[in-house]
Amino acid sequence: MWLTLLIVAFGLFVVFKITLISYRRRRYPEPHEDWSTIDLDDVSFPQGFRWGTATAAHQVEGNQINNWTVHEAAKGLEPSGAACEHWERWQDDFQLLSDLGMTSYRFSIEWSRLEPTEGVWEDDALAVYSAMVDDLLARGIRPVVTLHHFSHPDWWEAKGGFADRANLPSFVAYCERVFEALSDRVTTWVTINEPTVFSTMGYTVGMFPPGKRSIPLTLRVMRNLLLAHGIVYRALKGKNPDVSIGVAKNVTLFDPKNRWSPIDWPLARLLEWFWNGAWRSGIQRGRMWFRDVPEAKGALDFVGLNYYTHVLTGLSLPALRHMKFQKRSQEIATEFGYPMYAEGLRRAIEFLAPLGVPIEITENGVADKNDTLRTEHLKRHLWVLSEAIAAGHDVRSYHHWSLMDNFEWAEGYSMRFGLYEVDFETQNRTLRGSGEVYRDVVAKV
Ligand code: GCO
Repeated sequence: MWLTLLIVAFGLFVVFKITLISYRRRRYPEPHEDWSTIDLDDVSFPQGFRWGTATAAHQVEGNQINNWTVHEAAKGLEPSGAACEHWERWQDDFQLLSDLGMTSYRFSIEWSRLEPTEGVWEDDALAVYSAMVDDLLARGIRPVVTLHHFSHPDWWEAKGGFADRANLPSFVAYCERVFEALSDRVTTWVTINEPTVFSTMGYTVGMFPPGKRSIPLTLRVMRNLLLAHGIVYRALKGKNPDVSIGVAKNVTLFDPKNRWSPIDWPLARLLEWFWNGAWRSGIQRGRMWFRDVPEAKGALDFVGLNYYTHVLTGLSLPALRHMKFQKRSQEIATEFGYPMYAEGLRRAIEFLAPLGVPIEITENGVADKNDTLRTEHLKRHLWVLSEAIAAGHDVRSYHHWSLMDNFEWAEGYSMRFGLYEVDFETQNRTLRGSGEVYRDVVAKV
């Protein structure tokens, strides 16, 4: 009797799992193009579409004193050091933007330059950013300002940073001070870059500052980042309702390594929610990880999309901690380890579409020191983007990551993402062949 019941129950369970997996295989397809049959030059973009590149203060300016420089020293990482000396060379670097024919440039403000000590403001540093904005506008380049791109003052880190919501007023005050100085000329703002990357790398994996490894703390930081964005969004819109404010969201896709596996599928769906779904839901519903965040509900004029790849999930997932990625047989691995998966850009756009706001591609690029993959990578992603726009998606811009080789966080200077190669001994910038391709595409479309 009991054995019969057990057998029937097990049979029903197996049928349920097979049915669920069949549903998921149809609901969450993983498309792969046959790129040999596609004309990558067959692209078109709407009138007024903006072409740009992106950088971040800590990665290019040089000689910072912030949470990252403390972390680099504490963990024995390659120091960011002088980086690209962009703080001194920005006018020459902006000429590179003009040489590429750019009409948009995304860069970040380094809070620790403006407020190196709590309550002590360095207006000279703010004046430099103001001069940057004037120079970009004079070149016909739209400045896109990111207020937080992973780095912040160490005095704020010492208080707990985003892990303690009592610290948010300091962050809001910094954002307001920058906004008051620049919003007469800067109309497009990103509050926070990649909240999920910041929280998981800093609080789950521990490779970013403050180097913690706690899931509860990660969830709290994720929620506080959403809250911080909502508060800043409402504070800045209250000062000037005519600006556009968004978040630069890293959408990494998670696919089961084995599409018939009863283990790989739940893992992929769980990570998809953790990495992407929870944030989108937070903006849509004003609630994240079991708590209300009403300030964040609908707090978005556009959404920035940072797209790089998809991650194949399975029992080998722990290898991710050492940046060991898997790929499909037909995929090409990038120098970072993860595969080139341009088809995922369309999926990422479709994931963000329910937010009902315009999309700006705020980052897309590839680590490719010898420039052997970047042209193919760029042209595939632009083809996918062109198809998405033709299908009706409201994408307003494309910012290639990055203008020039720069400090790649825990990977230091080993990963080279630049359209311009940087010789860090001489600080010479040399346009790579892929940079010429990007320039020519922008000029033609
Ligand atoms: C990130 C950041 C950039 C990176 C880029 C390449 O996604 O980590 O936004 O600062 O340098 O994405 O990894």
